[in-house]
Amino acid sequence: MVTDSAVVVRHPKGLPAELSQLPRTLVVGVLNVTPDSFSDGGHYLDPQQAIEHGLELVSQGADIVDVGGESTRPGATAIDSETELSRVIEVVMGLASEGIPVSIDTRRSQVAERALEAGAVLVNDVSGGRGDGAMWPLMASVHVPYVLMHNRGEGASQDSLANYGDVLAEVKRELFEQVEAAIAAGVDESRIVLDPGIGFAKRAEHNWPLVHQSALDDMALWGFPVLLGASRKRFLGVHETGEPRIDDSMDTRDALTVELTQRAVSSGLWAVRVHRVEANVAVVNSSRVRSEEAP
Ligand code: PMM
Repeated sequence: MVTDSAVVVRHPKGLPAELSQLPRTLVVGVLNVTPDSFSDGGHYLDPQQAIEHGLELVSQGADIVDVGGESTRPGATAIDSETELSRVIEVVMGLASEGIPVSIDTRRSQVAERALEAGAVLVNDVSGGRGDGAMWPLMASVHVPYVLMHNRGEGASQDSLANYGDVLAEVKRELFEQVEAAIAAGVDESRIVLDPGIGFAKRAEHNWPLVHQSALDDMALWGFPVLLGASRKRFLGVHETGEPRIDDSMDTRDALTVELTQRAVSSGLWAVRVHRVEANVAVVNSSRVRSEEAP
């Protein structure tokens, strides 16, 4: 399907030049170096295996590989920064030395800083700056894009925080409060990417409205590049009506993820974060859009 050529994808400032020139939605491949992530936990704990999987994601067309060392699944075991560092740094270094754009998925400034030294080009913070008071000062001092994701709490407390009236309006308001605080802490506005945080402090009934075409169209007008991370998430196992899907499987979730990528592309979102890269790349490549870098 060819989408509207009037759609403009907005890239954050500070992306490597080869990415900031791309006139389309980017595909971020997920590489969880964890024993307990929801869909790929335990597969890539060995650094060499993780590096190989990252290379495979790129050979399938991923523009960026997002390396994470801590599971964000509700109820996952909390780890310390030393453990997180020991999982991710070698992997970041291995991929970056191959010229691959790597993003570091972390709430911790110490991990972000070491990963940037190891060659990462983007920081992806699922806490939206709430996880570590030193994250924004760090981001203010470096020149890379920063993904600020909507979230309300940590781990097990998330489900109890999933109370919304108008979920899109509340997510936007809370994200913009964080953006204002981040900018006040010195973070360069033009390097910020926003993320509605699908599945974080949200139940299926909150996630589905956030991925409606009209909601994604709304996000595209927020004035920031937007990343969508819906891939394989729990809500995909539930129909919009709330009925569990009887055919719920990874294959079904991957197919639904591709449908959501199509919507993200149609709205002109900046990037999608996905596990199965190939089918999503096919969708973004079939789009006709223009791009611009943040001023
Ligand atoms: N989701 C997960 C981890 N990191 N980062 C961003 N920016 N957005 C997301 O939606 C997101 C993320 C959890 O998913 P996984 O366990 O499948 O990696």
